[in-house]
Amino acid sequence: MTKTVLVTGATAGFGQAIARRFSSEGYKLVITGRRQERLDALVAELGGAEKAHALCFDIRDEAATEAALKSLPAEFAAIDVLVNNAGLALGTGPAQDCDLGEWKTMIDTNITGLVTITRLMLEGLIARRGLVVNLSSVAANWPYPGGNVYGATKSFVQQFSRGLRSDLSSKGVRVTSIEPGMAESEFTLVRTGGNQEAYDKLYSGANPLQPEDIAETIFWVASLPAHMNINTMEIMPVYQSWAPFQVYRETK
Ligand code: NDP
Ligand code: 8X3
Repeated sequence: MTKTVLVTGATAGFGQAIARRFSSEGYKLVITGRRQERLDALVAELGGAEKAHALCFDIRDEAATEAALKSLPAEFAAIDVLVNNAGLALGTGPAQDCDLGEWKTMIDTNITGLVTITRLMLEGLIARRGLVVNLSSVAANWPYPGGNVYGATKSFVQQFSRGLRSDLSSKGVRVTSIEPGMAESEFTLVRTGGNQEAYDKLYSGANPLQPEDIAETIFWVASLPAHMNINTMEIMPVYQSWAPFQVYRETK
C-alpha cells in the first residue's frame, strides 16, 4: 500500500529535498510551511493533488497546527512517516549580545512547534507502527561560540527523540534523530538576516553537505526493515571537523 510522509518545513532546503526524495519512491506527500506559493509549486512539481497535499501554517501556532491536520483529506490523513524538519537559527553572536525575542522564536519553533505536531500525530503513528525523524544538529552535541540557544534547542530535539523511543518501542514506532553539520541552504540567510556575504563566506571552498544528502539519509532510515531503529546519526561534510578548546588568557 502507498505510504504517506508528512514533512514540516518543505518550502526550502532539507524539507524540499526530503519531499522530492520520498515522492520519487512513490510515497504520497503532505508538505508544510508558511509560504503558500512555494508549497503550491512543490505540489505541482511532485505530480499534483493526487500525489501531494500542502498545509500552510505556522508551526508555532498550536490551533493552526491542529486545524491543518484535521483538514487533511482522507487520502492523505493516514500518515506513516513524520519528518520534523521545520526549524531555524537566529543570530551568531555571544549570549550577552543576543536578542531575547530571537531566542524565544527558536524555542517556539524548534521545540514547542516540534513537540506540538508530534503529540497531535502520535495516535495515528502508533496505529500504523510509523516512523518519526527529527532534525537535530551537530550543535546538539558540540557547543560553539554563538550557538547558545540554537544548540540547546537541538539538544532538546535529540533527547526528546530518545525519550520518544523509550515510550514507543513497544508500539513498534521507530524514532531517529538526524544531526547534520554544515549544510548549504537558506538556513544561513535566515540566521544572518539575509546576509549573502556571510552565506558565501561560510560555504566557500568547504564542500558543505547539500539538502539532497540529508534527504538520501532520511530515505535510507525509512527504508530499513521495521525491526531496525537508527537512534541518532551525526553527519558532517568531510572538510568540517573539530578544533581545539578555546582558552582565554588574561596575559597578552
Ligand atoms: P531552511 O531555512 O532552508 O528551511 C527551513 C524550513 O523550516 C522552511 O521550509 C521554513 O518554511 C520552515 N519553517 C521555519 N520556521 C517555521 C515556522 N514558524 N512555521 C512553519 N515552518 C517554518 O533550513 P534547512 O533546510 O537547512 O533546515 C531544516 C532543519 O534542519 C532545521 O530544523 C535546521 O535547524 C536543521 N539543520 C540545518 C542545518 C544546516 O546547516 N542547514 C544543519 C543541521 C540541522 P517557511 O519559511 O515557509 O515557513
Ligand atoms: C546547523 C549546523 O553548525 O550551524 O544546525 O549549528 S551549525
